[in-house]
Amino acid sequence: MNLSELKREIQSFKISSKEELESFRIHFLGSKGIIKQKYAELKTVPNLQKKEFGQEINLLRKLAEERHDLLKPQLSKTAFPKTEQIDLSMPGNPINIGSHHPLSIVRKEIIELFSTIGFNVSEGPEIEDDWHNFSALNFPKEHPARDMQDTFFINKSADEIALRTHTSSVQVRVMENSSPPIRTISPGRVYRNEAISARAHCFFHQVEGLYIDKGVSFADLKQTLLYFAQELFGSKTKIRLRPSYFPFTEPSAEVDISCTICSAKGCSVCKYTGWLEILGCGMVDPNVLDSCGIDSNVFSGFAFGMGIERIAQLKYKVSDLRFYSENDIRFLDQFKSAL
Ligand code: 2U9
Repeated sequence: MNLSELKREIQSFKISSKEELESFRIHFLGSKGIIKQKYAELKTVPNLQKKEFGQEINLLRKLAEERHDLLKPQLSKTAFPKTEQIDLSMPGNPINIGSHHPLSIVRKEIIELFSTIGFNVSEGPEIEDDWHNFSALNFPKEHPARDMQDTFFINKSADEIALRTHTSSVQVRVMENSSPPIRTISPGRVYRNEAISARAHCFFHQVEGLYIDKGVSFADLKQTLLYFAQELFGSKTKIRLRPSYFPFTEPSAEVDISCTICSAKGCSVCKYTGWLEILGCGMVDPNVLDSCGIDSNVFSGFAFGMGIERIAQLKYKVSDLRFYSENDIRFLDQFKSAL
């Protein structure tokens, strides 16, 4: 290496530890260092150039000493003890980003597939009055149908205000405040006074749907539900409707899908029937339309309701309803890549 290369090396030398500073000193200024070697080379230089070469080595030594003195104080400011040095090329610590709750995943999917066919989302209060939760929905006072929905009343002495037992109350509000055509779904939490077990809970989540316009028929309902089932459970899914009863719909039906677990061959989940019950539905009772200010002579509509827990249970094979609300990380972690 010639003198000007050495000069550049000294000027650009950087250190990050005491050890590196010491090796700089030994390399350039030590008793067997480069500068001592250059002084030894002086003997071999022709007489005429000796003076100039000697001056250049002196300058190089001065430069190395100054660089050493400059680097030394920096060490206390910037250098870390060896154990704390940061290696920026190492991968960072993994961040636990959490996961979406299975009920949120299913609710989002349902909202998206209904919005594709023109349904908007409506929400309303969880504390409801008797009118919106019962009377407007064709539950007469003292009628035994009210017992179907074990209600949590807010005030024991007045049975007017309660936790909503279904999100139909939201749709009553939509009907009161707008006019047909109405295409809406209302997802939300509902409450029923039931003992908590693997198969029942005192709260759960519903999505209810409502379509009101001129000339809406049961065929429209059936086709909408077939679309829903095939979007959510796959294009080979079949549906079947069985007659049922709800105070707010007439006629009413319960809807089954072909078992997604065994492809309708028969298994323990579908109790060897090949069918799984997923929702209830029907044509909105004309009394309900009239109660909410919509002329039942002009308009008709269909409605349906489902439990999100039930849908998620079938999609993800959840064996116990309590898993949804216990926040056990071993359960929740399984949905990390589900969205
Ligand atoms: C209005 C009029 C009618 C909503 C409907 C059902 C049938 C139904 C259950 C499914 C399982 C509740 O979560 S669940 O326990 N629901 O079977 N729901 S028709 O009917 C309406 C809604 C709003 C104004």
